[in-house]
Amino acid sequence: MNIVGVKKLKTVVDKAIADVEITDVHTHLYASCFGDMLLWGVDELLTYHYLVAEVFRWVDIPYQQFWEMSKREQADLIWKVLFLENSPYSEACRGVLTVLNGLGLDVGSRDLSAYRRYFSEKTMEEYMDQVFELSRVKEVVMTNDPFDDNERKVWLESYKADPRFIAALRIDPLLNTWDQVWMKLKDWGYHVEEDLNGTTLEEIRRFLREWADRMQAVYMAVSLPPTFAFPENSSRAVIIEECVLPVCREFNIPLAMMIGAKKRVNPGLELAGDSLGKSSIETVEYMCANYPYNKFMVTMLSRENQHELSVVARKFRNLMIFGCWWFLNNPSLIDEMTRMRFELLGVSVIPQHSDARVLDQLIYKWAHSRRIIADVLFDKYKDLLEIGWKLEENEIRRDIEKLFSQNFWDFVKKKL
Ligand code: HDL
Ligand code: ZN
Repeated sequence: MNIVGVKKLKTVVDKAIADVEITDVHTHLYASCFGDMLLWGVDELLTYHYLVAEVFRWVDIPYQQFWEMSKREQADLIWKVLFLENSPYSEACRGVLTVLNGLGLDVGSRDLSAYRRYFSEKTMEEYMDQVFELSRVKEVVMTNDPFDDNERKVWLESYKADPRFIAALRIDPLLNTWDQVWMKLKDWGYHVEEDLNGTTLEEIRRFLREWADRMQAVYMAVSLPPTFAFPENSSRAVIIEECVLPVCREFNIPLAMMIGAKKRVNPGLELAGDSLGKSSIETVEYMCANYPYNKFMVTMLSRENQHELSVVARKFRNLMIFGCWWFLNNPSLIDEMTRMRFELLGVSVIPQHSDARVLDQLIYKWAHSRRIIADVLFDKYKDLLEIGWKLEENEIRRDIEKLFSQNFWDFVKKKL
């Protein structure tokens, strides 16, 4: 028995967290066959939409003027304003520096040209291997949208599997803008009308089956507004009930609902212009209770939804909550949410995903989260040791493997 005493506990937990190979259950990364859809390098890091929102706190140029700049010019402006004229301690700015430091670059030099030279000497493929190695991420789940013309072309003509990149079928356009996309399905050969009649519903199910199969999708996903309601007299609710949930059951895959994103509150900021709102936990309760043979992965965007979501997860074994999503992916909130979840759910949760849009971000998003989750876990284990519980090192490693990978795969495979 390799019993861990309080003195050794921190070392054992930190080492186990450092060693665990992560399944990143939600990202916007792409395997190399998707070409330029995969973003990487220092200029992409600097123009990540989180930093775009922050730079506009300081600059008064028209939004359009910024969007007409080259990527390099945008990065130059962001570097000047957010890193040189102001200290870069926001999480998005700090993340850029964590990546550069992780790559062995001298962050103290503030030499953006040197950083650019470093990346200019890399190919995407070799850099991809380096990032997966440095971040100790085993595999990432992509966000795969068949309504994206560039992405659809790759799936239909040139897709090349890479085991590090797993597919998830993203269906926002189908659920949130049916009135605008039904004609696309019709163009693609599905016998649909705007009216959700029997034939249309069967053809939407065929569309979902064909893409879930083509992608070997491990779940279907959708981002939903704070106003999301179910049941509801809407095309979204009809398609969820008649098409999405039945096909998810057929494929035995979860539906991942990401609830609370308020789109384009400031359209001038484009992707950086989204905000959030508190959503209805009753909707999550209703779906878990009334569809016991469906599996739901849920993450909610509002801090105010987190406690009730953790409680609802205690009620339904077909619900797996995941990640500190988007505006919650900050140290203070990751700490608060992780403590709440570990206290209410024990090991049965997926504490984090990266949501990385730029490959390099795997380095910082996971370095930052590993630190915080390790500190919370240490506290929880210490509480146990202080009341006489005996902990073995392999039990600590078992728990951590579940939190960072196995809980996800067990839930995806779970038969209800
Ligand atoms: O809908 C989503 O998957 C969100 O994560 C959005 O992509 C958002 O823009 C984002 O990148 N958040 O981190
Ligand atoms: Zn996302």
